[in-house]
Amino acid sequence: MLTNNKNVLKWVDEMVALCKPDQVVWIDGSEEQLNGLRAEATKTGEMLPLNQEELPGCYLHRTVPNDVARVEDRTFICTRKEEDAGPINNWCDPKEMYAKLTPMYDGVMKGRTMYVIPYSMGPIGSPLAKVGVELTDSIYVVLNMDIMTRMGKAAFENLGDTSDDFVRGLHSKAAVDPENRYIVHFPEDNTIWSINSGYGGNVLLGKKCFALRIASYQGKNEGWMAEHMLILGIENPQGEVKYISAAFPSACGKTNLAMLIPPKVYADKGYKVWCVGDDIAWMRQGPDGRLYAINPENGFFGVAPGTNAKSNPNALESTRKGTIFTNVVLNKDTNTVWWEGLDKNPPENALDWKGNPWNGKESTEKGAHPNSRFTAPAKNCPCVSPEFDNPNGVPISAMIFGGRRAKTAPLVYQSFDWTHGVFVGSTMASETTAAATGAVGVVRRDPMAMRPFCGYHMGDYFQHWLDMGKKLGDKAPKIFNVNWFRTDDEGHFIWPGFGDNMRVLMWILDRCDGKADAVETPIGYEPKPEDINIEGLDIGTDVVADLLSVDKDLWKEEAAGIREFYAQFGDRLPKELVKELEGLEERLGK
Ligand code: OXD
Ligand code: MN
Repeated sequence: MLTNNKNVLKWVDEMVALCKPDQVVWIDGSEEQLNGLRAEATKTGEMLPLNQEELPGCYLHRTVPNDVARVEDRTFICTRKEEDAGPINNWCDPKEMYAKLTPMYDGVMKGRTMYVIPYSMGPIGSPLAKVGVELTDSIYVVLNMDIMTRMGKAAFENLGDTSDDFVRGLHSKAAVDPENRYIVHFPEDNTIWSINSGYGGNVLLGKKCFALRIASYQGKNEGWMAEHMLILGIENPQGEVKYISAAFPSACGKTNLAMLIPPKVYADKGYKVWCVGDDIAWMRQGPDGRLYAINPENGFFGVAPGTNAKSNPNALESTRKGTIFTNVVLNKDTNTVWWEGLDKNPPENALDWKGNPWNGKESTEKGAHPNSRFTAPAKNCPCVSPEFDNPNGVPISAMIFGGRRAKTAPLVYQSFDWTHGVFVGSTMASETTAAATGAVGVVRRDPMAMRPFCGYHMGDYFQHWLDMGKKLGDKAPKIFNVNWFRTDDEGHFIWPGFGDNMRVLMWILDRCDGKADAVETPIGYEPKPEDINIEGLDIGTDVVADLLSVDKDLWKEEAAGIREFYAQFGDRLPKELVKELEGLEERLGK
């Protein structure tokens, strides 16, 4: 046992009595213990050691084919009152849900080991960090939690013997039965129960379940924010660093943006980009009144397909050691990994993500699953921020919302003020991706990219954003919206994206510093086309003007869609947002 905390001990005892494992192993985080687990997982075939010369400390894991993404239709928020979960979350009465799941957990770990994983979300000892304990019967989970969190004995250090402020996570793979798969949150009990899955987003309970769903609820009650946002710093040639946080729906390029390589025109002048986080930001008002952010995670759970030396060299470099790959291709000749979009040289003698023989030169089937992943330690990243472990976080100058929109949203615009920015975030929409099960490419509203992750009523969540703005006053970050995904008539992306997105970030920072002009449009402030630096690109100012164009007819349809979307929140939709919608309709005209 690694703690004397009586609440932890009591809860672990209860869960052991329920799950009836053959043995209980407390994870202290030591290399010795982890090596033992790696050896065991290798023996059972759960993990495959890769070429240790080329990829030291790296492993491949395959999930069962029915278990490859988050399952939003089986994810529940169980609050005592149904209205507290809101219209977007699946809800069930907590008593009913406990009654339904308890028999599923009863004896589920017979013949298995229960691992007790203490972990900290955020640097240990940080005033913004929080403690969780996950119980699991999966070594894959233990080894991934080691990468994704600060895991082990030290996580208990700040809990003391009597505190109850830790999140209780219970996970069992059970029989990986999709019919009985449940990812369930009890925000009022600080509790998460996950069963019948082995996919990261469903089972690494520190991530989506705690750091977003439970933490968003805690943040509302405690006056801070848990957001689905990357955090990056841009350093100018004078050595000053400004920080930006940005929310995009799953698999829309947050990891790529967080680690971008500055284009030559900026690199030559001495600009640098630092990655603080690629998925989640916890933010609190600091002593100086500004908003400070930490990344609660310690690693990257990134989408593999499309990651390559051009799109994201820093992510690729991060995966060269101590990384777990899930559902990618195994090159049998070299014992290394491959995925679509890595290079133009797929292996011929390979196994696909299901473990079946696969010839990349001949097969018409994809070798890696579209949502295949790497779990890589943040410290591997060549551009990891020197502030990564700063317990106080970094001050945020600008917040960005964005999504995949083929036509409507322009390359960038700034909200008129914080309240209008909350409106912009609350009406975000994007074409769906493979990160969750269900149809891909369908436009859906995804407020602040939190639709699958908000642990309470979305209307109250909007109100919380408005309240934070009041608290921050003139110290609040400026709010922007971007869209890298506009397409031409043939469906090709117009904007080059990737590192060149920095050109847009520079306008954003110039706006924050009062250095750049803007044009007022019905939807917000836009740059003048010539204010986006296109030096070194093969597109002209006319193309930028096109990317910035606002099609009033499309926006009228958009406003109608927003009205419809808003209707479901009833009287829990803040009046300020209704006013913002009316303002937009008025500016667009009849
Ligand atoms: C993720 C997701 O894995 O959003 O980050 O699905
Ligand atoms: Mn995410």
